[in-house]
Amino acid sequence: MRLYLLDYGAGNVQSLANSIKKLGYDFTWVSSPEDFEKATNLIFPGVGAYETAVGHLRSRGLFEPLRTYIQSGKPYFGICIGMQVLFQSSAEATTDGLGIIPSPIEQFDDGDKSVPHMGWNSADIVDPSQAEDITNPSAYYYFVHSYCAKYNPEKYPEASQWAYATTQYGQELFMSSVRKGNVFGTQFHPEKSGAAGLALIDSWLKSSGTGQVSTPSTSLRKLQPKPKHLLTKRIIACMDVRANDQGDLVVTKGDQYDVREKSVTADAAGAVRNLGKPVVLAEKYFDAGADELCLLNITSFRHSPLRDQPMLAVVRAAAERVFVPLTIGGGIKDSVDPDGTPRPALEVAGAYFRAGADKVSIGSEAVYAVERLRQSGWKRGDGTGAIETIAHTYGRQAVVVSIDPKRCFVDPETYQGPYRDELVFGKDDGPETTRGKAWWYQCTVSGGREAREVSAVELAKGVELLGAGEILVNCIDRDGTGLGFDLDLIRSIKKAVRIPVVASSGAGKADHFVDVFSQTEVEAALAAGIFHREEVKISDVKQALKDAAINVRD
Ligand code: 1PR
Repeated sequence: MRLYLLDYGAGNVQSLANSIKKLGYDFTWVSSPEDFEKATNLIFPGVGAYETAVGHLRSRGLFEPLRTYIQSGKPYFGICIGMQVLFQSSAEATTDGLGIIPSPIEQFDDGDKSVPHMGWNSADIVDPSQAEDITNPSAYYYFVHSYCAKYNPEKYPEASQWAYATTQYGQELFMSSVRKGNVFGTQFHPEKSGAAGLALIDSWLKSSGTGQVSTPSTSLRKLQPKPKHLLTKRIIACMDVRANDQGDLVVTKGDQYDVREKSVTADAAGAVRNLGKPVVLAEKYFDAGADELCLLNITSFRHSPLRDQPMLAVVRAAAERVFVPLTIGGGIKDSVDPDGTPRPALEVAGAYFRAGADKVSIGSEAVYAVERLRQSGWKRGDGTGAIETIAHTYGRQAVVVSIDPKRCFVDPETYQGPYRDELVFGKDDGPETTRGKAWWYQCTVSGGREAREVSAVELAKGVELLGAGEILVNCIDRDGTGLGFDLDLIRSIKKAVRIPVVASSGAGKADHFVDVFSQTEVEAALAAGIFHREEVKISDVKQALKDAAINVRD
């Protein structure tokens, strides 16, 4: 087999390369149109924005050779954009697709759900007699996309013949996998879908390697959406990474963002808390069933991240061992190298994506961007900021904004500031420290060191407008306390936006995850300290959620 992978130069294609290496196959990157003739098998792991992907293929002269390759009948496997490009057109772009499947790629309706569709969902085989091969009907796969091929046999009878598996999101049914002859595609990312995803890639490589992939006899089925979709709630393990006093990158953990040891022995007091090595912990959490991992470089505001090779090396090494989504944060902003070379945020993010990150998380820079947006009268930005440029090139689903709010206490009788409508009042049966008090949630920058005149709700609305695809809601007051998530804060952010929200800070026991999922609409919840200190296992959290009838991935 001469297996080729097509990289159009944007997004995380490294993870697919890592999966294939892990499965023991060799491959070559497509570097010129002639490579399509040499290839016996081709995988196009399209990640990112459709317009960028197709534009790039056209400008490199690869678009027509790709069509010729697929029409020749040689095995093709398109992932995400690699599947979408088979269709006629996309609502995301002005450029047409290959037109092999005669229907358009359309946008999800965000009236009843968050968009992007992000997380683990099922892929139901349309014709159960086909179920023996590639996808596993009982597995969950990782999706991340705002556009999809709707499954609508009445409107698109010919295109619907291609449907191999469908998935339900909200009340919409879409083709999550297509297959005809030697053409196969998945909207989900098998390279990010843990063991089930690796098994799928292996199965395609084995069957396509022999040239035996058959045309399924997909009969058109009218499928009705079920009352509820199967998208699971995500459990995320977060590693705050920084150099310790010896210069080694370690996973640390703060109490309300203070990561230095307080007392213990005289030697240890003041030292950076060291809870383990980032790559070792990442692998451990992947094996333990984490649905996603987050690595935050918490002191990156101090230096130029592109020269910060140890963190890039950490991402590269983690991506070789971990086959679930990886979010990398810290220092995603415009910067200048010591020799004066400007490094736009887009370039910084690109380095992380090429190393194997799926999403980048933006903290301080997002606060400044919303301050600028407010100054301009809430007109969309000029397109040059970090959020906008990264979302345009890599897709909004690749941009997470990490908020670090803390309570700003005010006297509600006299408070005349702009956040009156957002004031939260301490409950009589709540913690003593907040009883009888009122506050709003104030954003901070530089890891909580500086408070800015922007509320967390205002920030969330602003970054959604600028193009962020997900919001990670930390809470300095709750970080490391084990008191549970700040449900008031999380609920207010979730109500303010249509994009997915991740709850963070304060988890102390498995039941806190049940609370956050049953009392708010968030899609995911993140914890650090309890996992690092092995006080609670990821499997304990999932069991508690299952017991509470909340859908999770095993
Ligand atoms: O501003 O774009 O360079 O990004 C810096 C990033 O680093 C931000 O995402 C910011 O949240 C993070 N960060 C900066 N300083 C700290 C610190 O702790 N001193 N960590 C920090 C943020 C909060 C969470 C933590 C949860 C869960 N840590 O990541 O993992 O609170 O903890 P828990 O479960 O133990 O309660 P930029």
